[in-house]
Amino acid sequence: MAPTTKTTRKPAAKKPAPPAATVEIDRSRDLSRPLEELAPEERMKFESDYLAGSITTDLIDEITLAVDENNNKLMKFHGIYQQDDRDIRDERRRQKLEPFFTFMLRGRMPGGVCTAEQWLKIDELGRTYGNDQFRLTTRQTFQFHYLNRNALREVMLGLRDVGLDGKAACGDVARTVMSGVHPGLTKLHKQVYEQAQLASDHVIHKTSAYEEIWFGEKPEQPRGESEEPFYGKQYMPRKFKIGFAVPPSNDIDIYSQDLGFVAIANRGKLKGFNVVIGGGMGRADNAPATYPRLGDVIGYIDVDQLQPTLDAVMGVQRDFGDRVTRAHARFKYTIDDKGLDVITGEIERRLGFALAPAKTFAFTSNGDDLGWTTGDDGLEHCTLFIESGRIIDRGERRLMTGLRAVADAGLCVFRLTPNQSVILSDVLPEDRPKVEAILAEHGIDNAPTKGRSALRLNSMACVAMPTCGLAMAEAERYLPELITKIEGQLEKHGLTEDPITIRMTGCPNGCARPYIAEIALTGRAPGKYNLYLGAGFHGQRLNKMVRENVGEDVILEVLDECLGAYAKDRKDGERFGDFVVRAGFVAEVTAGRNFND
Ligand code: SRM
Ligand code: SF4
Repeated sequence: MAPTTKTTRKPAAKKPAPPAATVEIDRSRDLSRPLEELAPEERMKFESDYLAGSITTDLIDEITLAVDENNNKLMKFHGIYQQDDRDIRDERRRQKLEPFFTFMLRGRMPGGVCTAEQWLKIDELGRTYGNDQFRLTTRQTFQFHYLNRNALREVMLGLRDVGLDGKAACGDVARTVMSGVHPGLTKLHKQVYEQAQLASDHVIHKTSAYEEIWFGEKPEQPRGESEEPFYGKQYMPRKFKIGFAVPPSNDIDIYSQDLGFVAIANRGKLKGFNVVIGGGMGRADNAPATYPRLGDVIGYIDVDQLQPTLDAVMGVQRDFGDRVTRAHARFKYTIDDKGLDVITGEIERRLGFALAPAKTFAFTSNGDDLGWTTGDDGLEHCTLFIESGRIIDRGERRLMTGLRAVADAGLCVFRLTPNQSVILSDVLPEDRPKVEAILAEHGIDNAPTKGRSALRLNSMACVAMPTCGLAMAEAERYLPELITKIEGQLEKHGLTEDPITIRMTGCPNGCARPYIAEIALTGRAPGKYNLYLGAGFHGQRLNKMVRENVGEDVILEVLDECLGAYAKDRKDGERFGDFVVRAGFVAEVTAGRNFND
């Protein structure tokens, strides 16, 4: 029988506890079941010696470049995915060779804050082991692709030198904690970021297996019950995502997080958070029971109630999440199965107090505020536009070299944005010309809004081909080209300056959060996509599929018609997503989370 784990939490009684959830919670698929009734991954975690598995010995197997299936799954908890180069997969198969296995390593970077020293190390590791590049992700962190198995330890050691690691970047745990990066609100930011950092430290898994595998540090005693006081041996049922938004920016897409916190401040001082639960993007084309879901705002907490709230919410999902069917194991399904009221009641029961009513807040966008901004602390911040987050030198635009030069000069802190871009932040006003000169010297435009359509500046694409094993179509390598074609239409209709969000993914999993973009494309097959329209501009309403499994011709034809009508018939200030719904291009749109309306 798999043991249940206990949650450690501080007593935080502010108000009397509400009555315990009156509805008995169905436990038929949760942690309390015997292992043999659960998904095979549950046994794998349970028997892994707190995520150690046999990774250490597997890494030195000379017969193959790969690792075995269980270790492959366990390595995700350490930030590593085994992949193979999809561009040459067929050719290698024809030549009867094993796939060309390489590894992706994702670092953990709460709130995307990266010192110049850390940036330099990431850059060095990317050049030495990662094919002269690295990638910024939609959750404000970085990834190396194309790593050779033998390089993994070197990369881990390199990251450790600058206080970074790959813990919890992947796997059935709380992932990299996001934190909004609005550069104009620097002081409030700092306070929210501090809380995000505390949350990240609090929810991180504690196992010593990471240090043992990657640094050869044997634990003094065999790992036992005290190794993971919160997670226990079976960790979470699936990944769990946490983010902090700082209104008016919804850059982190709060409604897509399993657990989100909306900062509530008074005259620039952080007071507390509205709590949002149950967001998630993933769906599968062949599984109608999977769907994207927007999070629900369930109440307000003061800042000092953050930690117990993390324990209570995550504890509910840990204990009641589906451990039988992994495709149904995200928190959004637990909430929909058991009911929002029941789950909220259970959270409050664990907290020992009722959540206060949510406070009013207003979001205006989920994009980045590009270009130079002066913060409320007088420091300068430059948000660069990095198409699809790829840090690489290409032709005249020597992005990787240029950003290395900025880091080398020690002129700024780097902040990775939830839209895969980077902010050169905390620049002293007198240093701004130096930063501008370095950027110009390397062909990097520090006025990113010039010469690019507002659609491009509000675009995002996931990695997809050639590294992602789940990709069915291109995304990062194709979206820029498709946007160039749409830009022709925008110009024709006089919409070049109008911000419209567009996101593309190579499959329906939703890594670029496509279901909350005004225009979205999710891959079905090479060159074929599902086309979605009609989400809210700041991520408050899901879009709807309007064409299934179509190619570029149809996509451009539909967009041309919608954009033309938008240019002609929109109301003052009306967003494209709202227009296509009103004008009937999209039917049956679900209600949004217009909390601010
Ligand atoms: Fe993701 C799986 C890349 C953000 C939903 N995601 C993957 C894998 C690891 C493929 C795999 O399992 O083999 C992709 C690796 C590709 C590669 O070659 O690097 C991958 N996901 C990414 C990144 C790098 C996309 C990007 O272009 O930036 C993002 C890394 C974020 C990070 O730093 O942690 C990334 N993934 C997301 C997001 C967006 C978010 O979290 O804000 C989502 C939707 C939100 C959500 O989780 O609901 C997302 N990824 C998924 C899913 C679907 C999960 C589900 O509930 O069904 C999968 C597939 C899975 O887990 O089985 C997946
Ligand atoms: Fe891969 Fe699909 Fe995620 Fe894109 S959305 S990175 S194709 S899993």
